[in-house]
Amino acid sequence: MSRGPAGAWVALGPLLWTCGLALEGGMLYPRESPSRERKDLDGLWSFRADFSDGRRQGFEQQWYRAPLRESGPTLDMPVPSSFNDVGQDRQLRSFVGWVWYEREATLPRRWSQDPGTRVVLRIGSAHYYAIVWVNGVHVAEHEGGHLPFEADISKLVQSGPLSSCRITLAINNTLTPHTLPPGTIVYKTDASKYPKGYFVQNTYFDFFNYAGLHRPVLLYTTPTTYIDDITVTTGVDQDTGLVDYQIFVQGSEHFQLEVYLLDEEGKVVAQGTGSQGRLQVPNVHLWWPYLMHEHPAYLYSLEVRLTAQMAAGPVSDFYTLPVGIRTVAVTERQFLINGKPFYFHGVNKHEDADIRGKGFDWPLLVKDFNLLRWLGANAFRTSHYPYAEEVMQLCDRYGIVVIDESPGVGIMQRALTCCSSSLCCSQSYSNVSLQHHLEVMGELVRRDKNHPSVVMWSVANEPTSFLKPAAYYFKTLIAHTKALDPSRPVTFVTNSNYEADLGAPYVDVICVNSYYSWYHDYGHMEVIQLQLATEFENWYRTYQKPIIQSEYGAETIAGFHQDPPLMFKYVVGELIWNFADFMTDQSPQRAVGNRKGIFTRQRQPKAAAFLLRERYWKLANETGHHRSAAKSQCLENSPFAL
Ligand code: GCB
Repeated sequence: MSRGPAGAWVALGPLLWTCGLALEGGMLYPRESPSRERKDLDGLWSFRADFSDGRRQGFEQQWYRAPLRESGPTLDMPVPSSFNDVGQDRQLRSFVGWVWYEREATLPRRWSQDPGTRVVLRIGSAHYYAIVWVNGVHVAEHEGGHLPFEADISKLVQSGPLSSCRITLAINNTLTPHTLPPGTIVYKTDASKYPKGYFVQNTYFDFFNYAGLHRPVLLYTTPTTYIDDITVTTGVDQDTGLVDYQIFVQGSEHFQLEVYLLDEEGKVVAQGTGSQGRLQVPNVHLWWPYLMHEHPAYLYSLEVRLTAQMAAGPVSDFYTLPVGIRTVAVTERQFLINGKPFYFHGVNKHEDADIRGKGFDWPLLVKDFNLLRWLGANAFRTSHYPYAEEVMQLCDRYGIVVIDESPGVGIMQRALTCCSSSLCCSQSYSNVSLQHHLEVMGELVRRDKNHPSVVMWSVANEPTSFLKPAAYYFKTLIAHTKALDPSRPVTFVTNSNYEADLGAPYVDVICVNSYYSWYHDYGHMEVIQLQLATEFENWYRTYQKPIIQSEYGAETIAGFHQDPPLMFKYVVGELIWNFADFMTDQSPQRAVGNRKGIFTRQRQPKAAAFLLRERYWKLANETGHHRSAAKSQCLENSPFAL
C-alpha cells in the first residue's frame, strides 16, 4: 500500500514488529493439480459431548485410543456444521466444554504406500480449541476458530498395513479473557439459586457462540518436496501489470521453479524462474471491484511448477494460484483502488444460518453473493472474525471488496462491567492476550494475503480503546500487521469517542460504528443528521484520515437517505449492520437473535433491503466510475432489474 505524505503510515515504519512471530510454513488452499489430490471428509461424523463434571472424562478415559462408540453412545453429527442447533437437546445447544468428533477415512492405496507422497490433514475451522489424533496418536493442537490448521500425517498412515485411518478431534468452545474473542466462565455458588457446580459462559459480543467443525475437513497430498507457500503482491506501471512473487519450497534445497502467468483465456502472458521475481504483464487487465468497471474481478492464474532431483528420482509439484492485479492506497481523504477513489457501499455479515449455525454451506454462500449483487453492494466486512476461504475466493471472483477482520471482538468489555481498576484492565490487555492476537493476525495474513478482494485488515471490533493500555496494544498490533503485510492498510472498528480513542492514531482509515436514534435518542430521527455531521467532522479534524461508517442500524437508515448522498468528501464508505438477521445469546434486547438484517435469517428481503438497494445502485452510478454500473450484472433479465 502506498500512502499520501500526510499519513501515519510513514511514521510507523520504524515500529515494525520484530519479535520473531513469523509463522512456520504456508497455508495454501488445498487445490487439486497433476501432483496433488484431495479427499473431502464432509458428511456424518461420530460425536459425543463430555457432560461429566469438569468435562475431563474424555481425557481420563482416553476416548481417542479406540473408536468412540466403544467408550459410550455417540450421535451422528454433520460436518461442516455447528453442533448446537442440529439436535433437540437443550443441553447440547448451550453446551460449554469438550466435545468429541471422530471419523474413519479410507485412503487410496498409493497414499498409504508411496513414501514419496505427503498426506496432510487440514481442518478449515474448529471452534475454539482443538486437539487432533490420528489412529490414537496426537498430531496437532490449535487455538482459535475461524482459521485453518494442518498436520502432516504421512508417517502415521504409511506405517501400518491399514489403508484407512481414524481421525479424532476434541474441541472446546470455552472462552477466557485471553481467547479471541474473549469471554469468562462464571461459577454461580449460591446453593439456594443454582445447583452444585453451576456455571455460565459470559461473552461480550452480540452473536451466538456456535461451536464445532465449522468448515471443511479434508486430506490432501503433495510430493515430499513441495510448494509450501506463495506470496504475491501486485502493482501497475502505466498499462503494465507487475506481479512480484515469492515461493517457499519444503523438502529439498535443490530444486527448479518455473512460473507462468495465464490470462482468462489460458494464454501465457508472462513467465519467470526461481523462488522470487517480478512478472510484467503488458496491456494488463486490472482486478476491479464489482460496479467499478465493465469487466470487474479479472483473475489471472499463476502456475507454479517445481522440479527437484531426489535420490529416488525426479519429483514435480504444481500449484495454481488465482491472481488479481490491483493496487490499494489511502490518502488523507480517499481510499484508492487502481488509483481511483473507491466508495464502500456494502454490508457487515455473519456466518450464520438456521440449523447449521456457523457451518459452511455452498447454497447459502451462493445465495448471499447473489443477494449482494442484487443489492448493488460492492463490499463487506467479515464482522467479527475471518470467514471461510471459499467466501474469500468468491469475493475475488465477483469483485466484492473485503475488510478482513480478526476475531478481536469484545476486547476489554469485561473491564467496563467488572471494575475500573488497573488490575482488571491489564488482564484484558495483557501480554498473553496481545501475544495471541499477534499470532492470530499472522495466521490471518498468511491465509488471506493473496486475495485481491482483501483491501484492508481490521484487527478488532469495538474494543475499549479509550482505556490506557489500548494505546500500546493497538500500536503494537497494527505495526505487527503492517510488518506482515506492507501492501494493505490496517484499521480497527471503533465506537469510542474521537477524543478518547487511544488506538485511532495508528489506523490508516477511521472506521466508526454508530447507532443514532437507536441506542440513544430513541426514535428522534431528526437529530441524526446533526449528530452524524458532528461525529464525522470531529474525527476528520482530529486525524485527517478517510472515514468509513462501518456500522449503522436498519432503523436509522432514513438519516442517511440524502440526496445528494455524499455529504462529506472524506467519507469513503458505509456498511450497514447487518446483511441478515442472526442468532445471539438470549437476552431481553434480543428476540430470538439480532433483527437488524435487511434480509431475514432465511435470506428474504425486508422493506429495508429495497430501500438500501435503491441507494446502493444510485451510489454505484455516482461513485463507480463506469456507466454500466446502473445494470445489475446478475439480474439483467429479472423483474428486479433497474
Ligand atoms: C455493534 C456491534 C455488533 C452488534 C451491533 C448491534 O456495535 O459491533 O456486533 O451486533 O452493534 O446490533 O447492537
